[in-house]
Amino acid sequence: MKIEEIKNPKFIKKLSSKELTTLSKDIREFLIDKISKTGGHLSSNLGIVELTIALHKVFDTPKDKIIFDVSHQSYVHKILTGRAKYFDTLRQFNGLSGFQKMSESPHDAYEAGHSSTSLSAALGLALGRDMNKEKNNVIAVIGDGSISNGLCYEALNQIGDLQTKLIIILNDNNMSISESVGALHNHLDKLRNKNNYKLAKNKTKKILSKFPKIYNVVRNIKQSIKKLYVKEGFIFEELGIDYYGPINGHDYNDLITYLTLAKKSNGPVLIHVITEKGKGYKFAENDKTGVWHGVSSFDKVTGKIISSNDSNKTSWSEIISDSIIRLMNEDIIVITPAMETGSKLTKFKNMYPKNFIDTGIAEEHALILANALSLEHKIPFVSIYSSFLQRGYDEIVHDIARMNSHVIIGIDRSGIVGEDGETHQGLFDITFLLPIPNIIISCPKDSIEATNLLKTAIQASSPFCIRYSRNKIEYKKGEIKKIPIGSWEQITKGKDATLITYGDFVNESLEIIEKLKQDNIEVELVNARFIKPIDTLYFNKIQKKNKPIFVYEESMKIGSLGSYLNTISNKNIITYGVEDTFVKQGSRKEILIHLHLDPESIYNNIKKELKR
Ligand SMILES: Cc1ncc(C[n+]2csc(CCOP(=O)(O)OP(=O)(O)O)c2C)c(N)n1
Repeated sequence: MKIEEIKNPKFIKKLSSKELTTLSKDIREFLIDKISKTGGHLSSNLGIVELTIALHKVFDTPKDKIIFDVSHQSYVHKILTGRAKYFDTLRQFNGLSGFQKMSESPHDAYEAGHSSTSLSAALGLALGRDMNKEKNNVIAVIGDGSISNGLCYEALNQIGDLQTKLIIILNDNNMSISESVGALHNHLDKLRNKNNYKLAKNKTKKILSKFPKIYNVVRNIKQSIKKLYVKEGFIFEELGIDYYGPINGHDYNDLITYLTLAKKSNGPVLIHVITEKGKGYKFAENDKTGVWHGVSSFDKVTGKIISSNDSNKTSWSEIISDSIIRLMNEDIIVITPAMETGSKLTKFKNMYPKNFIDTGIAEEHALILANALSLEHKIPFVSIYSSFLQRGYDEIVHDIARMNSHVIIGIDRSGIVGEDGETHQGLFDITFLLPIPNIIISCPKDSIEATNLLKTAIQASSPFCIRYSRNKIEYKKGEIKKIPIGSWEQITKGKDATLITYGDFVNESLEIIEKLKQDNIEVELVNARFIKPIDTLYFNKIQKKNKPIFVYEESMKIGSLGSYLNTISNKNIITYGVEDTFVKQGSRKEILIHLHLDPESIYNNIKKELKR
């Protein structure tokens, strides 16, 4: 069938098993074809094709509400709810979102991007339904990686207690982005092992055959099935949530039988569904490192990932992790909350396995773990994406900063992140970190400064953040030396005005300075490599010039360096930063132009201000 012509999921109700299988095949081909051009979350979506189709066969959206955790795996749902025709614009500026979006479709019951929110959201929607005396189903689909996050235990704790009717589908593909970690993962592993799985399947079939009118005797069946293969002490059952499984997530009979059973339940139910990440595309099926989890465009025949034309450049993540290797000592402990691949830490892990900790998706835990390690005289380096650091705010304030611990936080993906859009933009970290006492916030302009800041951080004694973006830059290596904490650097001299900036904007501002020079305007460019503490001596000198001061930042304007400088200065400092809005998806370049934060716009604005 023509996938682009699907308008809504109603047609699925009438499909036979054979037709469902054909539909899965067509959808997989469609996904591989489209994602090979746009990039996107390939593996998770290939793995969830049958499960999503079965969900739409058994349930009726939008009346029934399906919440996909993270929602990076909601592409099949998007296709079935009439959005296949927009897939050429996936994750692009003004295009189809890579996550569930309520503004895109009434079939999207919730929104996410960050993990492990689906169970709390499902409980909220289910309680609201009951208060409104409605009858719809609420279904949360969550992966084995995401269910390891602490937020889920807060939700499960209440779901099991309240006994509210809702369905949790545990989509277990034995992988997070890279391989799943942790004791819960080990526990699921036991349940997942083949013998147990086959045994369960055969016994279930036997029981179901004894109960032909299954829907009238659901409760009995449930009890009988449960007794057969649920291990005593299994966590979900102990919490009061009916557990079914594991079942084959690529088998329509199993899926439809159990989803129908769950639909009839009056309390909380969890169905443990085993799927294969990347199913149907051999390169993704064999992936153990996570490169096919979120992939850029690729050649679908050879599986070769198409590298951008900046292949002579290196990502900030790689520069930072390589710098750690260069500066390594036995006390340094690198901690990642499930982002080994994205943060380019695999080489470090292989070289220093004893100094590497993957906590799973557990940002809050990772930060307190780091804090306590520092009390044991270790030097923890927590590598964390800016937007996920939002999860760890209290841990930074209450633990790390208040105890003034020597914890280094590598804030990866700060600034505009591009195609992941609103939920992933790294635009809030400066605003939320600046008011915290004791904390040092730095942002290197290039690779040499990055290594030097890391050396400074390793030898410091306070919480030390190093902020870097998702961009790629030239990786230059130089002599490694400490940088005085709180020192700024003059990049160009200029008598007419001062432009203060940091990070990638330092080099990008050179273009602005050059253009202004051609207009006979000489602007001093300052690299504020420390956003906190600031270089008070240098800043006083700048103020004494009595010339306009501009601050240019890839950060929210409220609470930015510029807004802070304004509070301590009697000069009118003009800040160019992100206005009070959530920033959508698109390439960094498109977004900067859209926000009037590209070098051309800044040049025009400064010129206008100076000509007043
Ligand atoms: C709070 C948070 N931390 C990290 C991530 C990055 N992330 C996106 S998907 C993912 C793995 C999810 O694994 P799982 O739930 O098993 O789903 P799968 O992709 O395997 O289907 C991670 C770590 C995130 N989205 N949110």
